Amino acid sequence: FRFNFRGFRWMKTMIHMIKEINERKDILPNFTLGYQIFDTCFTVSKSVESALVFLTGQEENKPHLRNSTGAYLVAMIGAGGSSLSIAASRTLGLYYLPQVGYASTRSILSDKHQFPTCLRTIPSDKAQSTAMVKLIQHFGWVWIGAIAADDDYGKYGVKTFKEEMEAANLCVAFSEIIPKIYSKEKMHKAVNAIKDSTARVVVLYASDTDLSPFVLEVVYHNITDRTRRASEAWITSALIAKPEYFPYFGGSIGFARPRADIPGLKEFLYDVHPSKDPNDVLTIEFWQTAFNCTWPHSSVPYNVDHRVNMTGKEDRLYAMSDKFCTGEERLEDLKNTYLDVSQLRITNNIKQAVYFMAHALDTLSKCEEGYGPYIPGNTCAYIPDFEPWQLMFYLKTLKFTTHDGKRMEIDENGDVFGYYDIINWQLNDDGEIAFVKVGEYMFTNSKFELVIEGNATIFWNTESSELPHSV
Ligand code: TCR
Repeated sequence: FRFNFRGFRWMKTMIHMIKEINERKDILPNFTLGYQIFDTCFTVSKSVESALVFLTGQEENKPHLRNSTGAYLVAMIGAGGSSLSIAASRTLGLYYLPQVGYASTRSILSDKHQFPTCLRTIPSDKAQSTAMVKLIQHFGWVWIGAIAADDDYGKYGVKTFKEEMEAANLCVAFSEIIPKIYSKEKMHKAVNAIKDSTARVVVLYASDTDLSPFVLEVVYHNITDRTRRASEAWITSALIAKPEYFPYFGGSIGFARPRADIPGLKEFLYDVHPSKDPNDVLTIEFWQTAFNCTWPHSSVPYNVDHRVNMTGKEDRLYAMSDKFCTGEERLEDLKNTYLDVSQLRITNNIKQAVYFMAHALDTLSKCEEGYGPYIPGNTCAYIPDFEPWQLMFYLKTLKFTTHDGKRMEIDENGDVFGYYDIINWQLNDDGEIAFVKVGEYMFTNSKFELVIEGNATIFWNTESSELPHSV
């Protein structure tokens, strides 16, 4: 924006002090300190670039874009959560390398100044926060508590939620954070907020992994008679949806990506075995953990459970099981979320992310010289040696139809319009948790629509089993 004289003074001071120390005979007498100074221009991307130039020792930091086998690197899919995607994106964006997210929902990723190459197959949280408030209005609730995971998703999710609540003249009774690293004190603060508040409805903005220790705490403190309003990230998670949690979390209501069937995926998932590739450490770890055994001749630790128990001590088991795996263990006997293809939601986003890339590359490869998109000369790009921005060009305008007949299309911010199922937790006849669809939420950039199905029976986790009042 303009020259920063104060910053310039700070920089000069560093140089002056380094010089002073170099002249002193009592500190580091036989060594000379040097320095290299970068202008970050007060921007994250320049700062990341400087760090890379510094680390690689190169004047200009150029990405290699080839992996160890010589294959050309064109794009990245992921990461999962927003905090992780954002971290990766700060570097990828520097080189204009495309990145397609499938679970990163933080609204800031729509900002194309900061994240020029981020696209996603999941809608931004902005849409969900608006929808949450609509849902709250629909049921006539006024006082709502909010709990967030200690990451970008939780904190910014709750921030937009609060803003939307205020705009609708509704009240946030409390807003607390679930710690990432177990702290009894912080955990109790969050639990007590729920206990002490008259708000019967609580919004939980967290990924299932982060929510899980909190769930144990709620069970431990025996907090029932509250309705949870879920963020999309845990409402259909097998980690949380356990029958033993039903007394506490039954009746939860939340948003979920539409469920999809992915032909052939089930067979592919079953086709997993450690003997297929001895270097595939994740498969070995999967097998060992699933069957509680040690794969012979492997050094992969088994059952690394990072979950924290009530005492606040970490249950981290790095031990090897004394039972060896035979390789004859049967996947069919497992009751494991890995093999459950009845709730493919984020999984389907992943499929779409991969297809996004493939369709863009396909269109790029079919370019006819003289009719190409790049000016001047209407030139084309050619696989394998094109620049990342050339692929980005295609991705930005891509539209395609998915295997189940849905239109995939992104807007100028890299976002998809969308659709959510509204899900209510009920108990089915087998004593398992059923995710019952009770409504839908649809939106584009100009309008949105929330529909609660008129004849849907919603299960409420209240003493009277009736719609809770949270006023
Ligand atoms: N956005 C979260 C991460 C996340 C997630 C999930 C993780 C979402 N949905 C489902 C596990 C399962 C939504 C984020 O950090 O942006």
